[in-house]
This record gives sequence, C-alpha cells and structure tokens, in this order.
Amino acid sequence: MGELKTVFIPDIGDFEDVPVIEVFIKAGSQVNAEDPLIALESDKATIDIPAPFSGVVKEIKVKSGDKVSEGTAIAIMELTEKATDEAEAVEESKDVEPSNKPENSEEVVLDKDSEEQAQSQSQLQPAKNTTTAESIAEAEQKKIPQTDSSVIAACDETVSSKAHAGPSVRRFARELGVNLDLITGSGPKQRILKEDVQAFVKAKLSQVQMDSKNTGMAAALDLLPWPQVDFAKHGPVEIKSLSRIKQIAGANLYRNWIMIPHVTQFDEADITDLEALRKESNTTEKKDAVKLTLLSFLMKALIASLKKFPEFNASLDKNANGETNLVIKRYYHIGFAVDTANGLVVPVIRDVDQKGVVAIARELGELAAFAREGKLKPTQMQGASFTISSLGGVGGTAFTPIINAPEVAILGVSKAVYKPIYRENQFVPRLVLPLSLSYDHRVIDGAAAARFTSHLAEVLTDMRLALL
Ligand code: CAO
Repeated sequence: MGELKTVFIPDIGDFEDVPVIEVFIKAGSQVNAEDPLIALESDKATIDIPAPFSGVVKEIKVKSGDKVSEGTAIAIMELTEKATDEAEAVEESKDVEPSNKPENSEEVVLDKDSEEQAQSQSQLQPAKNTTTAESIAEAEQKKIPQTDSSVIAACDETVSSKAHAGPSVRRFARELGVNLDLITGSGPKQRILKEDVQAFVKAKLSQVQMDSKNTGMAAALDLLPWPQVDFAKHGPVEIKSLSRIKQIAGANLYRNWIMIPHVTQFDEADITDLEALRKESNTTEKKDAVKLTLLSFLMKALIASLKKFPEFNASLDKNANGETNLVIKRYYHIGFAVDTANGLVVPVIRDVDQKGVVAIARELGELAAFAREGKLKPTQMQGASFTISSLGGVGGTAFTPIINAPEVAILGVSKAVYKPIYRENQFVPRLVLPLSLSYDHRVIDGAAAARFTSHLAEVLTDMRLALL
C-alpha cells in the first residue's frame, strides 16, 4: 500500500468560507495530477481545485454545500509511485522558487501544463514563426479592434471570473487574452475546456483575417470601416465556424459580387404545356426510368438561347498586350447550383447540347446526389460555360443570383405558379415560371438580356423551338 496523504484547500487568495458546488471524485477513483477534485464558487469566481499529485481517492472529506477555506481537508489519497515523485516535485518547486509562487491558488499547480499549452498555442499560430502564447496574445490584441474590448479583457479576472473553468484553462485563456465569459463550455455542466478556448481563438483569428481584408477593401474604396460590435453585450451569442465549402464559396461570391457589374433581368415563361408533357412522360415512362425534372428541360431550352445569343456563353479575357477580349465558347457545359448541408456546390454537366432530356435528367440526379454526399470530383465541378441556379423546388418569386466568374451570366429560376393570363379576350390559368437572369453589364447590354430571356421563355413555352 502506498503512502496516504491528505489534500488540503491550497491558498485561494482572500476567499474564506467558500461553498463547494461540485465534487468530481468518488472514493476509489483513480486521479491524475491536475484533475479537478472539487469546484468552489466564490462571489467572484468558480474555482476548480486540482489534485496536486496522482493517486487513488481513499476518503472524501467534503460534500457539495460545505464551506471551505485555505487548509480545509478535501480528501485522503493513496499516492502511487509516480505520485510520490510528483508530490516531491511540488514540494521542491515550492522550496526552490518561493518568489515565483503565483498570486492565487489557481496557478499553483499549473507549471506542468506549460509545455503542452505552448504546443497547442503554436498550432493556433497564423503564418508567423513565433511559438509563445505571449506573441499570439500580442498579435490578437493588435489585430482585434479596440472596441471589441471584452474579447481581450481576460487579464481582468473580474470579467471572466464567473465562467466555469478550471485553473489550467483559466491560465491558458489569460495567456491568450481570451475573455472566458464569451465562451460556452462543452464539458460537463458547460465547463469550459481547453479545446473550447482553442476553438474560440481559431474563430476569432479567421474573423480578424476577414476584418483586415474588409478594412483593406474599405480603405481602397474610401468606405467607412466595417462596424465593430461586441454582440455579447447585447445578448447571448454562439460562435460557429463556417464550413470549408462556405468559406471557399464565400470568397468566390465576394470577389464576383465586387468585381462584376451585375444587372438582373426578370421575366416569366408560360410552361403549362411543358409541365403537362413532363408529367405525361414521367407517368408513361417505365417504372425504373429516370424522373424527368423541369431543370433537365430548362437546360435543353437554354442551349437554344445560348446558341442564338453566343455572348452569354462567353468570358472576358485579357490578351498578351493587356487588351480585353471576349472568348465565345463553342461548347455548352452547364453548371447547376446544388444546395447541400455544408453549403452550395456547382456540379457541371458537359456537352448538354449533345444530350437528350433523359440523359440530362439522369446526370443531374447523379451529380446532385454526389454533391450532397460530398463525393464530387474536382473535374465534375470545372469547365462550366453558363450556370443555372434553381430555387423552384424551394419557393420564392424572384432573386438576383451572383455570376459565377469567369462566366458572364447566370440564370435563376423560382417556383412556377398558376397565374391568370389574358388570352383571346379572357383570363386563363397558366403555369408561369419566373426567370431571373443576372448578367455582366460590361459584356451584355440590357436590351440583349431582355431578348435573351424572351427567347428562353418562348422556347420553354413551345419546346419544339429547341429543335430548330
Ligand atoms: N417550379 C415549381 N416546382 C418546381 C420547380 C419550379 N421551378 N423546380 C422544381 N420543382 C418541383 C419539382 O418538380 C419537384 O416536385 P415533384 O417531386 O412533385 O416533381 C420538387 O420541386 C423538388 O424538385 P428538386 O429541387 O428536388 O429538383 P430539381 O431538379 O428541380 O432541382 C437541384 C435539383 C439540385 C437544383 C435542387 O435540388 C437544388 O439543390 N436547388 C437549390 C439550388 C440553390 O440553392 N440555389 C441558390 C443558389 S444562390 O445561393
């Protein structure tokens, strides 16, 4: 049997008669040095009291609700061999460096963590080569706008004192300059773990990068700086990082929105007959046949319009002399936006002009399924000459899609609805499909856009025109 040692409440600063709010150990539990034994809640802070050494808990001397002060016995532990060394090391370090003793008890047992902490902190580093926590905190403090003060107010213990976190996590947060009050813990009883602090810092760093991009852009365009709001001041917040797809798509959308002078042309197509044909085909086709979707007919109709108006199937390009040319594509690869759980992806059906509606519908279904399962290959998302974004299955009457550079136009489609259309001296119910065509005004004039959507509407109304 190993040596029995009593663990006492260490120096907890000026606190006296602090209530025990949680006991983490049970008689017989194996405890490692630094594992929290009990949690105390003073009027200023939630403090975890960690085990000073590893061992087996023999007897617990406190329970929830007890009031304790420095020197109160917490438990009797049987030291393991490893623990004997640790206990001696703790004693020695106290003897050798009394002047280094931290001001409050939370820090007494923290030094063993420092190497591990430095490692995790270096993983959080941006591109720089420095590895210390100080450099990150310093960088963070320089980068985070000063109005966001509560994020970097962690050194002020009164700010984050109510947060439920252990001493090593508190110190980790302090070193990084993080206000624990802004973090929702993922541990038991929302205890803040080191990983929560790391995730928070990571999210903040990417926000800072975005902010500095915005600041650069704002300065270049002589815009007002982006508003800096400490949202947590106004109510509870949750920080969520964006999916990889959203980050990539977002950067592309941002560039395209800023760099392309967009105009959106709205129109409507009477698809009553087309829908009747589609429904009939779907019922008369064999059971295992592919379902013909509106989008597959739309792609076919689109090819007729792109052939009639080639500048919509084109890209701007600079030649070696820096002159801008229009590259008109004689291929028809159509991208279509797919809504997935992780964000928007755009698979591409190649050579749509050479395929029938059934083949297009089959490929549409397969690519949309791959997109949702995250199985699209990069080659299946490349080479589009024009893109369609269909929200028809979702709803809405119109929208302004963002052009997928280097294309020069994108067709948005909303939900078809029956409308009263005036024909031969009377109103008749017709199924009307809303079209929203965004185009690059450097390449396409408004009149050309109106002609394009009118033509597309005509083809959708009478698909025989697609054969001509
Ligand atoms: N009007 C009315 N109904 C429509 C319609 C339209 N324009 N388009 C589709 N529908 C109907 C379909 O007929 C289908 O109904 P049934 O099952 O009764 O036949 C239902 O809506 C669902 O269709 P769907 O959306 O699953 O299939 P689809 O071929 O029309 O579209 C796809 C496939 C991949 C484009 C679609 O699933 C999708 O992801 N759309 C979202 C695209 C998007 O997010 N765009 C926004 C980009 S900008 O942020």
